[in-house]
Amino acid sequence: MHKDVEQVAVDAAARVLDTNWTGRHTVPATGLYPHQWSWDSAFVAIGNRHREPARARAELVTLLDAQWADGRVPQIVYDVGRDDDYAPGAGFWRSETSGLVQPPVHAWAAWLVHCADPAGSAREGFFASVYPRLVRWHEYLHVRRAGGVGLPVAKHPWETGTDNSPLWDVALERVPPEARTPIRRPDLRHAGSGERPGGRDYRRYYRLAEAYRDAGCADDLPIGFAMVCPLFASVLAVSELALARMVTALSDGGGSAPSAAGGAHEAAAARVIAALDKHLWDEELGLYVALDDTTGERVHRATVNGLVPLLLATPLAPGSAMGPEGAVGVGAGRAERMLATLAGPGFLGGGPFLPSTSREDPAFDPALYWRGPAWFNMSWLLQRAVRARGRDDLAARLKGHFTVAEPEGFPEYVDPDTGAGRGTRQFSWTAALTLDMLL
Ligand code: 9WN
Repeated sequence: MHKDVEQVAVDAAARVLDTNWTGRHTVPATGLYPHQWSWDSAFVAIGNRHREPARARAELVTLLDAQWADGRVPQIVYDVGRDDDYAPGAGFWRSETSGLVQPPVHAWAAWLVHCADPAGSAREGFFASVYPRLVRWHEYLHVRRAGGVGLPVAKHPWETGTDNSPLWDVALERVPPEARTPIRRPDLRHAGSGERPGGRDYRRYYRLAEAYRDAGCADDLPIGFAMVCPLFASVLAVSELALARMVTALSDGGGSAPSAAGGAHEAAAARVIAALDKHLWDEELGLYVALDDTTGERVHRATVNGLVPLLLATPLAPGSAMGPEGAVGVGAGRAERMLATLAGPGFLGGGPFLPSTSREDPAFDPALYWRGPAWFNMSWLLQRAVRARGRDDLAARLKGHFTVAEPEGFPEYVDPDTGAGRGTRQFSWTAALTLDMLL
């Protein structure tokens, strides 16, 4: 991108984040998503750390203030006055937060936010505030959400962050498409119906959410959906490594994190990676896949979720200062296969943008949400992964995706063939990750 064009994009992205900032957190988008979402806030903090580090820290602290007593960090923290704009709302959950969770990107985000402004972070006691809460969050996932193969399960498609990915199709088929709650779709006022999950999906989403809510959001009762996701597991491993780095930083600063804790976080990351490697690899597709914890079956579908373990592949490029990802990892052979899959016809080899679902998958649809469109958080994750592997060619391709962000109005996702904006606009993580790419 030309320098002047970059500056225009940076200024516009900053304006999106300023508009979407409520004073304590950033909404993903005014209109469609008027509350605080869990992993959105992590991505927003990653972008804001370059320009508003105090706000980036506040974003994460606000989210962690809503942590449940059992350690879970909720998917949505409702701004109750705006309840009518999004469904299901706080009234559905009978709580100020949703009972579900989202992928655990938070410790990684906290580490990156700290690195951007260590002095401000130390002055505010940022790690001392967030570290114990992040530890309890991960404990919740490792213990209360442990599935049969030792990896945490998602109990609802919303928990995966990739709601209607084909990875969940078979498991979702088993859920009756009937809910007691009347289903409202305010989302369709803000995005085209061909770009959002359909009515049948929604009835199942509500059915599962009702079952979980009615079980008191307890995790010992099966509710009919339990999926292990390679994206979720990978970011958990990266986040464990981030916690290990925090322990070192806290002890260097005379903090009180127990010194053995760093090793425990590294061991937790290694366990996650070993389980991922043992149970989720799909040799034919050349990437990782989901596993249905109810049946023990792997889901033979190629999606971008299955390439995110590239973050954990070895070896790192010499001199790489990437943050915690890559410190331990999946085997080099698998990294090479994933790189080939990423460059192949299903993904970057088949068109200009990184699709959420492989172009070769029968469900591929360039307009439909997580079934084809390109999402900026996925390009960001993979860009970091391939940069750490020294694949500057692929990194440049992925960075190139961000050139359409500003001209398309910071869309939620784009058509993977044309780059045309889809979903809502002025979407916070698109703006934030554009900033992270450019600053
Ligand atoms: C349900 C907020 C969220 C993202 C998810 C994305 C979408 C919600 C929805 O929006 O999900 O959580 O209503 O579709 O799939 O990743 O966190 O931006």
